[in-house]
Amino acid sequence: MAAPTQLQTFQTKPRVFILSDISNEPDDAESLGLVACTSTWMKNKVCPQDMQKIVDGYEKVVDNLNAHAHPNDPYPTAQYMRSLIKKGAEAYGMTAVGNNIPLSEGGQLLLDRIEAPSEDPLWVLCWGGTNVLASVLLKVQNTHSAADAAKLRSKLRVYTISDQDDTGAWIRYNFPDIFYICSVHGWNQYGMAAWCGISGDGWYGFDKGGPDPSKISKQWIKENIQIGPLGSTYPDYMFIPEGDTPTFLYIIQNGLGVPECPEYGSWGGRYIPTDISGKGVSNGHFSDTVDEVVGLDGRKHKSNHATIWRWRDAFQTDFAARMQWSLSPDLSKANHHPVVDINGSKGLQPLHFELEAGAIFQLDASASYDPDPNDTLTFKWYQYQDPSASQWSVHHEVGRLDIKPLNEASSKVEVKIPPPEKCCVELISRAAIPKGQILHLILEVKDNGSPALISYRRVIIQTTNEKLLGGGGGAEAIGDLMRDVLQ
Ligand SMILES: [Ca+2]
Ligand SMILES: [Ca+2]
Repeated sequence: MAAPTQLQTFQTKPRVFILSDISNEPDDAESLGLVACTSTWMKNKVCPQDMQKIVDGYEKVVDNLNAHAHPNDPYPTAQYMRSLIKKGAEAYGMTAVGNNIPLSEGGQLLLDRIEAPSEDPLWVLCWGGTNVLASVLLKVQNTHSAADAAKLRSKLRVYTISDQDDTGAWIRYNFPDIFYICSVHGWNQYGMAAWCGISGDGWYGFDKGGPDPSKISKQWIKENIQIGPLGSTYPDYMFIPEGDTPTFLYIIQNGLGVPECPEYGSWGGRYIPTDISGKGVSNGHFSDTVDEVVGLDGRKHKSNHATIWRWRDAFQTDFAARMQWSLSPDLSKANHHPVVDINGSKGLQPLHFELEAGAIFQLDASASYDPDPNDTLTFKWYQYQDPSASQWSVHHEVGRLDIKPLNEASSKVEVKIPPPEKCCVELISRAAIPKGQILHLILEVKDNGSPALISYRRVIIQTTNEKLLGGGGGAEAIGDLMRDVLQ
């Protein structure tokens, strides 16, 4: 049986604040929220009582869950969770935002959290409308100096499930400095949003043949999620399941994502800055980009949705394993995550290297282990190319890492950095540059427990080119490339 102290530990505990239009339809109840708010789908009421029901279910299983967590990183008590459930304004969008409109109790809690002395970022996950956040931002502006208000806003990390009222655009326009992840598209055109990649391919009809629908079917959910006292609070879905969950998956600590860097990609999707000038009106906004992923049908699919559905099997399996934890405190009856160690580094943070183009180096993950004594591990190393690209055509632009296993288990590998002409030249001029592409290598360590769990580790390589080799063959301007044609 696994020893609890062998389980994964976490260096940090993200500060999380959730605004949920719970009960406009079932899917918000499939991810737990704390401040009940309105949205375009439920304009005049909020439903904190449904959060209470989920916490009632949670209360019955939290001791079981904690038996499966490292003693240093327990799940919070139900009593604590209950103390966080508040009502947002029972009014739609900007009608709840104004200099003379008092904050809702949910707004007051959010203000308290923003003004708290912690320097850690505050993740505000928005599953419905954003008027609670908008009202608090106005309050902050009205009650602090401009510099202090900006400092408070700099703590915010917002991830919204599209715009579901008229305050999202207002926030981004008036406070462009806020870190704000949001798929922007025509009103109600949710099928275009990246977050739909969680489960929306069947309903909205995108990436046909790519994503695997088997772990979002009603039958799979019934067998794997709607089990035990907590699972019984999980409703059947109407449109798509788990639509708000990408915001939560985004901050899960599993070694894959780096929340401060939306362009790196994670279970919660991949987003890039809308504007890179550093001073534009969209300064803090991150919007959709694409990943190119080989789907279930063996074909390449390139879409914003793919940045999420590519991980679906792993995050649904993870969910199923945690629901098993909720059923029993017996560690031998459930599976637990592998703990990854690369070159003696055991945490979940990415490993950073600065390496010369063409260099060869080794990575050794053989000290990784599984807390479940009978589990064996498999190692899969691959380059995540999409985060390195500045253009749409990743395979033309991004240099390839050459990865060779050094032992049968592939727990040790030799990695060769691409030559300078592939990773350390400017895209159009082809001039050699001293610092080139940042390349991303992912290690997936998977156990053979039931269901089989994956832990990740990301290796980030800044390529360098000290001698400025590999340049040439480019152009100062496109006209230079036309010369041969004109002669
Ligand atoms: Ca929602
Ligand atoms: Ca295991």
